[in-house]
Amino acid sequence: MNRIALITGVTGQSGAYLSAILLQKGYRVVGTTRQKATASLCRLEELGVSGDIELIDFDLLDLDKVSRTIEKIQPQEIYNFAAQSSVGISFDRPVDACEAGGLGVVRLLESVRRVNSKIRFYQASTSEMFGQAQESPQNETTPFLPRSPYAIAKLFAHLMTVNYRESYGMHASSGILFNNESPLRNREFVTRKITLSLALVKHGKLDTLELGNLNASRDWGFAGDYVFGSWCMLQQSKPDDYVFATGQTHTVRQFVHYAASAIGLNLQFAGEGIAEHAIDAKSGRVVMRVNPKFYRPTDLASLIGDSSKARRVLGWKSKMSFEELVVSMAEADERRVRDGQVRV
Ligand code: F7E
Repeated sequence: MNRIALITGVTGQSGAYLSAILLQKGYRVVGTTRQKATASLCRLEELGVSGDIELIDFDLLDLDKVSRTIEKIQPQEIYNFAAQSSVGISFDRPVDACEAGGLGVVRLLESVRRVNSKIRFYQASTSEMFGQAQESPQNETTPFLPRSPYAIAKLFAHLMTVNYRESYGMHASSGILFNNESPLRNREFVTRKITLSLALVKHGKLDTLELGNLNASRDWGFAGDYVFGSWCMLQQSKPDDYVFATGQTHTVRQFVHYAASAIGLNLQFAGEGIAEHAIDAKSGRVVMRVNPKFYRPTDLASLIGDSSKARRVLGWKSKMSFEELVVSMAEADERRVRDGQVRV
């Protein structure tokens, strides 16, 4: 009989890539979304799997409904990607961030305990929990110092996952994922904002790309590589927590530079602080500038992960390089803009 996986937040980037992997492995994949009727399936469609998964409505705010759904589906594995995942937006909507990203996870864990504590559970934790990290690179033993409502909610969920594992012997594990990106990334995140905006600028559909903190430095990897790691975690006989990262960090400014080059724009950076901007060498036009509106109340200067435990125990590695990742995103967006098909 096919194994059954329940993926919450299946219409997002991670949900789509994991669905493709699990379907290929012969799983029956049941994906949840908050409102099936209005959910955008564009990511699942881009990967050609929208017709192969079963989509159901699911609300992490209601414990009884969560329990009833798990009882009905009877999955062997649950992957929890549902969350309000933008750090920036969590400052404006902290209660939403805590509801879905924090309490929602307790409802899932508690439902698993009540319905069938043998179900294997994966929680999508985040490098944001390290916050203003006191050591570099960060690994599974690095202390947590979160600095946003999003990160605080995720830390609560992470500790709850550990607590259910320790208290009830459940197979509950957390993947501590550093920034994971792809051509299917949501536009509110800086990488996708950059690749889409530069493509629009190049094709005369946008004047200028406006960004906040260009000095922020992140460990950016490919989302498809990371969700494969999530699957590997649930195949282990023992549940545990693992960091997934590339071990390299780049600034937002560097990302802009690489993304521009990938579509044939040669940018020259000038100015400092809020006066910093980038000029397209060919046209002499300002195509990127800083807008303080995109600064966060608190931001993290730099994050870089050490995934040696995942490499050692799971045999996992981040396969796509930073340069390949940027090029794949920049080219996908240029193609979409050129074809007038910017759906994702
Ligand atoms: O910001 C800076 C911003 O929103 C990255 C999520 O997947 O990864 C992601 O969280 C950096 C920050 O991602 C803009 O201030 C500059 O320093 O792409 P981001 P994030 O906050 O790192 C972690 C691991 C998660 O778990 C999250 O769910 O870029 N930045 N200018 C900007 N960021 C945005 N969004 N927009 C700008 O205009």
